[in-house]
Amino acid sequence: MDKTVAEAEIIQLKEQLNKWSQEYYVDDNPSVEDHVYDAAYQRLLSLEAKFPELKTADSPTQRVGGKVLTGFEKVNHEIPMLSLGDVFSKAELADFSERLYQASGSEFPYSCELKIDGLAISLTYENGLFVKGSTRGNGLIGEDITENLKTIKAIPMKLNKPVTVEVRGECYMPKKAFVALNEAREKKGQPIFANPRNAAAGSLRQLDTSVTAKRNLSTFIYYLMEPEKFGVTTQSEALNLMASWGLKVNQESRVCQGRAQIEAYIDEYQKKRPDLTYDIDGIVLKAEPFSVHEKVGNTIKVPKWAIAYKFPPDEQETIVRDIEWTVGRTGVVTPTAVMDPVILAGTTVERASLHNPDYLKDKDIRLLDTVKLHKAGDIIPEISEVVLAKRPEDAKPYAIPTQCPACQAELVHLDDEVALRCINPQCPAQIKESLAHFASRNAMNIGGLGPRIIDQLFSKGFIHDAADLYKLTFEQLLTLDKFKEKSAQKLLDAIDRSRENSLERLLFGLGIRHVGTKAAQILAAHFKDSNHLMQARVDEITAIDNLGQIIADSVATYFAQPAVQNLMAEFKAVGVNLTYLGTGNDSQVQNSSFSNLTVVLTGTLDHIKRSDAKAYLEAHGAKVTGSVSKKTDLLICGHDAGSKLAKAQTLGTRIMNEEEFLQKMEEEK
Ligand code: 1X8
Repeated sequence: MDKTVAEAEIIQLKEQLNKWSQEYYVDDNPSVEDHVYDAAYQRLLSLEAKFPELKTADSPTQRVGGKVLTGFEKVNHEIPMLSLGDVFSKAELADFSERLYQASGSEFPYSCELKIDGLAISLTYENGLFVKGSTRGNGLIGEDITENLKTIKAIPMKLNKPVTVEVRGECYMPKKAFVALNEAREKKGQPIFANPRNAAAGSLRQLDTSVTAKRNLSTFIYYLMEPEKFGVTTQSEALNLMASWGLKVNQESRVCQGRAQIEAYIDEYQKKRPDLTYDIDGIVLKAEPFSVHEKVGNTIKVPKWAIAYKFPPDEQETIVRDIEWTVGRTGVVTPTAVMDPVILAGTTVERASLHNPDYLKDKDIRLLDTVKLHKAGDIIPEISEVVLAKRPEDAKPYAIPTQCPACQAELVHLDDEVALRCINPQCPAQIKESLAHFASRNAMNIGGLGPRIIDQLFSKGFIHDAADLYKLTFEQLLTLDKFKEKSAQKLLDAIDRSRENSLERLLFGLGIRHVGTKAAQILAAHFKDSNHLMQARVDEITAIDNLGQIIADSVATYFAQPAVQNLMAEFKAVGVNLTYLGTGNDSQVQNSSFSNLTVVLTGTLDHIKRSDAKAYLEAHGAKVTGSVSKKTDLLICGHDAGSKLAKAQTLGTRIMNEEEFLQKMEEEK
């Protein structure tokens, strides 16, 4: 084929495809079926393959990404990208508009728009061609994500008018794409995104742009910079003008005058919210005439002529069917509400931690109560309150157990702890949890010895303590559920191998309070064998670098117990190594999904001590730091998290809740 003929066809195909693409991705109104589009697309691909010099930036074939970036350049926002002030009630909103009315000196209408739960972006077009796109960053300096944005089909590479302009808007992940992405990730064992905003943020900041391309992101554009250049004087005119250029502008906006109209708009969209194909978290109100913007101006952070009305958080009512109490390794007994399943922010929720008896009492949660359930920080299922009007007449205050659900021993509150504890050292639940910990990856690393097997070994009376593991016989293992010769031998071998572990693994596995992998490593390296360690005085331990009073007291108290001394003698008798083998980083687990990550822990963790979580992460090659920054790869988030969570969300940092973290630990065992 002749090049000039090819060029003519390429130009025609690009125009046709871009028009269809605009109809599909921007206007939500396709005029041809997918296969028609696909055929033309394939034709364009083959022509461009024959004449690579005819490939241009505005070709739809250039949207598949594939560029692998080495980082993101900084971009200065000459006009700062401001955030919005927010209000949480109609009364506060009325105060805002009253103040604005006073400041501007006249009545004026508002442009009411949906507040998209996504990520602010800025797009620059020169003579109608898309040249640069960036994130908000801190408002003054963002990151250049041009290549990522080029993969988003709702962003035209070429506008219908050759204008030079900067526009701003929101990049978001549609609800459907979010659910599909998380389903796929779950199947692959990858961590899921907590919400569409995090998913959008994570997808945009991909160095491999072909990943961004597959994430089905979209945009809504809602700000026109320097509108005076284009002769528009109101926000609604600006929205219409941008739409006429081919930009995707949300079609639900409405100019409203007066409190009644504005509140009706809010009510209408709060109702419509579940039916929208994208997540919104409120309504944005902007003074419609730009003259008001000029008159009142901005503060450093927010415009004075606009405000966000935030919806109350997504909440569902459900019924509490049961309150389960589980005993942890250290004897802490934790309640969990089990409820009829409901969908919250895209996931099915049926359990919520009640943390401790005080929490349960404060909320006065009773069996068969109807409760309001939401996701704290958009992530962690939490009961906000009981719906008293729906309480069954005969509901009695929930009786906090006084006896351990596992061993019936009296439960106690130690000192001024909120936690309820079982302090019976013979408690089967605690012993089983301790055995699981003993066998876990960072401790004795006995592969295949999970909670279900431990449970059976324990209830059959084969094991009472960790030393008994080393006395298990082949015949005993054959009596376990689904155990055949091969699996029995495999487990025996794994147990046998663990005899040779260096002392620090045993030390960590004993579950001595305050002794994580790091302290265990230091203690083992210092004392070299268990005899020296068991005889160590508190002051000898505190004299060691990096070990303090709390650990020293705990270690000395632990080994002073006759039962512990017996256990250590048992270990010796069954041939478990009790010396330090000097492998140094032996306890550093390789190939963990946490290795080389910079991780921040925040909020209250219910099932693992923060110090243990930290020790675990460090043993798995992660760096644990105190504050969230761009360098943070992962935020592990307990409940009642505050500013760190908020910061991570704005930065698009990967976030994992406690449950997910524990699950990952379990998987990596
Ligand atoms: C943020 C958002 C705005 C709009 C919609 N969604 C948002 N997340 C809008 O104006 N329609 S404005 C805005 C901001 O100024 N930070």
